[in-house]
Amino acid sequence: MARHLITSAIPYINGIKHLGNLIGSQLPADLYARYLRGRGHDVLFLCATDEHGTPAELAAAKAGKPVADYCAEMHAAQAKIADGFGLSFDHFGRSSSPQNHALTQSFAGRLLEQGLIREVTEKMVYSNADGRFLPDRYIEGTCPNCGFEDARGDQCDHCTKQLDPTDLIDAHSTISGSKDLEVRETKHLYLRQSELKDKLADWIDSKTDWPILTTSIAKKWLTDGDGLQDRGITRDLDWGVPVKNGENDWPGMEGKVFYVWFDAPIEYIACAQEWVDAGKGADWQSWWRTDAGANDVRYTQFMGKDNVPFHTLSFPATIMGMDQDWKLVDYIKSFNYLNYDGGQFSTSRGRGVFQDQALELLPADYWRWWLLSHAPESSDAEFTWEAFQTDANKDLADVLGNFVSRITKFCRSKFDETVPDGGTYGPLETTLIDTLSTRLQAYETHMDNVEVRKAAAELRAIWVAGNEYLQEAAPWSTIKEDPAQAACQVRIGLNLIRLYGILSAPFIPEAAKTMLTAMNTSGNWPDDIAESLAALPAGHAFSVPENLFRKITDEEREDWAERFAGTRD
Ligand code: B3M
Ligand code: ZN
Repeated sequence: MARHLITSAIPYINGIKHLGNLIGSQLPADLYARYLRGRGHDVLFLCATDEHGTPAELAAAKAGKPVADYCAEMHAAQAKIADGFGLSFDHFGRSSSPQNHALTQSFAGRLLEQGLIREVTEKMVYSNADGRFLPDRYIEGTCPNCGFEDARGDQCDHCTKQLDPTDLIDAHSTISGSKDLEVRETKHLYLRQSELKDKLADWIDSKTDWPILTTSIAKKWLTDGDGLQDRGITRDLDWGVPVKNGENDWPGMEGKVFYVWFDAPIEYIACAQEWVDAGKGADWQSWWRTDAGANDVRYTQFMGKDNVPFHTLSFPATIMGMDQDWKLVDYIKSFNYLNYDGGQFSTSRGRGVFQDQALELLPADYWRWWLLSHAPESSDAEFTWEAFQTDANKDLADVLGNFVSRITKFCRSKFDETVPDGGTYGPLETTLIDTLSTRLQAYETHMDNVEVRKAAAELRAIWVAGNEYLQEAAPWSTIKEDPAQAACQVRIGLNLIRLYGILSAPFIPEAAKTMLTAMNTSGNWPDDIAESLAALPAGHAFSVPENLFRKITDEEREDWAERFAGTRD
């Protein structure tokens, strides 16, 4: 038994996410966690909401709520959706937790002690009406170059000229519209990650087994250099982790908070503390501290490609800079984007299916199966309603669902709801065992390597092998000549349902549970196919389950395609 720490990138708090966010990190992380648990490993699977930064403040303002209340509500909403999709987090934490506040502050204090933090004085635009400094993109005005009226503080989108906020004519705050702006000096902390460049480069070079998507992004940032410029880790905002040196005040940094990308990855660790404090675990140190046993832990992170630089460079720089036995990630699985029906999912334009809506349309397993079997691993993938309908109907209803209902109903009508006795294995059974043994091994290899699409294809092939066996064995014909042999075929069929329940659980946990409950069994991961096809002995009682998967109709498909084409209120 091995110990596996698994984290998914922590979703921003500002709103319900679309399906692209789900397949980009949380869902494949859940697949892997469920698989490893299924194989008997000790797994700690953590996720949280990413609650700081300007977007959280602005979303709360838009909702007309104090930001703390807004975050608490949205956290509960996201937790409910995660539950709906069967995401089996051991803890779903919050980056705004007291644990993360304390840990982030203690990290900053330690980095200062290590000589890795320097103070920089900058000039920034301050809005008197808003009572705050404005980040570049919250300042707009007329471009001095082309006269475009909605140029942003950092760039004109019309003529692409790079700008300083002070270049803009009639500059105003996008928050209040106020033009009462002035340039003020403000002090910020910078993490001297450039000091760690060689160490990081060696570390990335040693990760020869990582997905190319991950290492290519990391290397590009390393060689281009911009990934390892010293990085500002503080902001002039109200909402966030107050800048402190451990528990002490940080002179000159009053009223400032840490940058959201500084505290967010630290939440991976704080989340383990939250998990312990919630009474769900005994100790977090053995997962996160190499001086407390975490050397035995294999740590895998899941994320979309846009988050790769922060996880391959910035956060490792933080961990290395601490020089204190914190666990570094062992494997980073990253994903490309999922597009929607010929374009992009768009949160702002309400284009595409949002996670809450998806769960209202169909049970989670439909989405889990389709998204995982089309995971954007080697390139971007595209969700279309046609593909979704075709694949779900074929794989889930025709192949798996039909198999289960056919064999259970046939058994009930001919032998009763107990596993029948009799018969012997012939060539068909030997072939089935061989095929499944080979496929099981391939399935495990793909899962161990977190090759999501390949694993899905292998699982589908395992379902198909059962169907082909049933088709060829044809117990409904056999029973006329040789009832004992038909009993043997049916017995194998029922055992296949049990096997499918076990092997499919990481992908489609609800349907898997229905299969295992109907077969009146739980069942451990199979070591040996022949053995597992005899696991349910003659005389074992089962029940015919409800139809596992109904088909998606053409009317539904058309209706949904139209409904989710754009503009959610
Ligand atoms: N919240 C971005 C995202 O949700 C960001 C990830 C943080 S991981 C520490 O895609
Ligand atoms: Zn311009």
